[in-house]
Amino acid sequence: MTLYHNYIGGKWQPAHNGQTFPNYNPASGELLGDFPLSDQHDVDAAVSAARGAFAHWRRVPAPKRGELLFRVGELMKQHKEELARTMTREMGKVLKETRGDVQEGIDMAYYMGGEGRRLFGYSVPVELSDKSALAMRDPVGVVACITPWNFPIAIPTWKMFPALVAGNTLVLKPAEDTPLSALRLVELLYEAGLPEGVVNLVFGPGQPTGEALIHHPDVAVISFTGSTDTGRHVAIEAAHSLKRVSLEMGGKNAVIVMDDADLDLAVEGILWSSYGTTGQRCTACSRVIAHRAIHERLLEKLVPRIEALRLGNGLDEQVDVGPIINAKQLEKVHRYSELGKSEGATLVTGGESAREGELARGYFYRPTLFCDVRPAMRIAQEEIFGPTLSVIAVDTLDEAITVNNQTRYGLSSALYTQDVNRVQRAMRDLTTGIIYINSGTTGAEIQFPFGGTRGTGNGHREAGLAGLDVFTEWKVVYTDFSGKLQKAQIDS
Ligand code: UN1
Repeated sequence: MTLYHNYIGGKWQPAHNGQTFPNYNPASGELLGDFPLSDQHDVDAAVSAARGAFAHWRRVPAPKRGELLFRVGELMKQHKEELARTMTREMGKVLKETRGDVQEGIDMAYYMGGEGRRLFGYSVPVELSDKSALAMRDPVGVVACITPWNFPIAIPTWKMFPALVAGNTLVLKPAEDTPLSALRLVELLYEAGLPEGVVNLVFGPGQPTGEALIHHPDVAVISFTGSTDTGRHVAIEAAHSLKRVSLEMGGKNAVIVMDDADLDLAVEGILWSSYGTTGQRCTACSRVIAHRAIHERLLEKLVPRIEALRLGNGLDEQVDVGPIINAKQLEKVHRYSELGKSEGATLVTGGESAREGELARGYFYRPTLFCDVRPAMRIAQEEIFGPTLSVIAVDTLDEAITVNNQTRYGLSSALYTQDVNRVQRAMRDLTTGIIYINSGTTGAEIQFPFGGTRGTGNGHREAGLAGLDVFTEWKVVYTDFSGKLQKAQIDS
């Protein structure tokens, strides 16, 4: 059995208390390795290593920090297939999706590598003569990256790469369901030449590992992706020491299908964004808001396609839908199926675990569809994070937009229509952070801001230029070269 270690200050080391936790393949139950169950002691060591490395790293010229990220991108490209296979084994999603996950990390490496030669600040005219001013970005210090299991490589890169190019050092605590992918990523960062201590890796669950990180006085920024309940806890706890906190949390994303939509196209988008990643994306579609005029026709096309999806081990290229991540999530998904029935929705297909043959060894759940769903039902309001889709019928675009906007989340939404006026109205009135026209709710690209409104976030964005804001502090330098005291804002 392989026993893995934390990576702290350039050294692989077990948890101080000697404890470990197991990492299983959710498709087969195979044990993949044991990882350190880190506590306060290990977190202290990791933060202290990051703090020590900050003095040097912040002064490495940003273009050099960027070049390092380019090398990381090259290495990730070389190792793409191996990283994808490792990820499928521990997370379950199918290979074409884990390849996409790695690709998103490669894209981020190149994008943030380029930022090494930009990191734009600005200079504008000043009020007084013989004086200049410059606004520039400074790193903040030690960043804690707390990442989820559904994008085991992409999401760590969204946090780590902008933090690093801006000159911060960091501690990464990946989800306990997907530690191996994070470990491989950190190995590649060091293979690319990262100085020791700049990135530190500690494994363990929210309690005690994450908890020790969010309370550590030397952590300046916490970048967290996970559930809304945990994110709220992080924000409240971090407020005591005025840490900066960036949260990416849940979604209840909808595809709106109007009466003039290309229904075949809509079916493709709904299938991919609802059942891809077994519905375990924060951008996953979990509601279809269908115009009543095409509601029946849409279901006729959609249901056989859902029933034809092949479940199985994601390493098999023929498989469409992998397992749910763990037993607890499987139970949660099933509880929502029971709840949907008791709320009066009609279960059209799925609604149960899949246990035939090999599937019995993993956490498989049948792709599930409910219709006759009313917008206020809990299955239409709460994040399920599984392969469960609710269809809601509406009469107008206005009603569709209202239904779309009335959940506690606001990550992404999609509209299928051929009508340019409807597109413009939707762009104006949908209140999610991301909107797709004639495409499903997933597939955001890293050069744009990623995040959402309401309970999805706390006003920050990851990725794109906006992604740098979380990891930098504005610093303004005024230089007076008049040789006399000049007073701003004071009448002469
Ligand atoms: C997530 O589900 O947490 O837009 C991230 C998408 C992907 C990222 C999803 N590029 O679906």
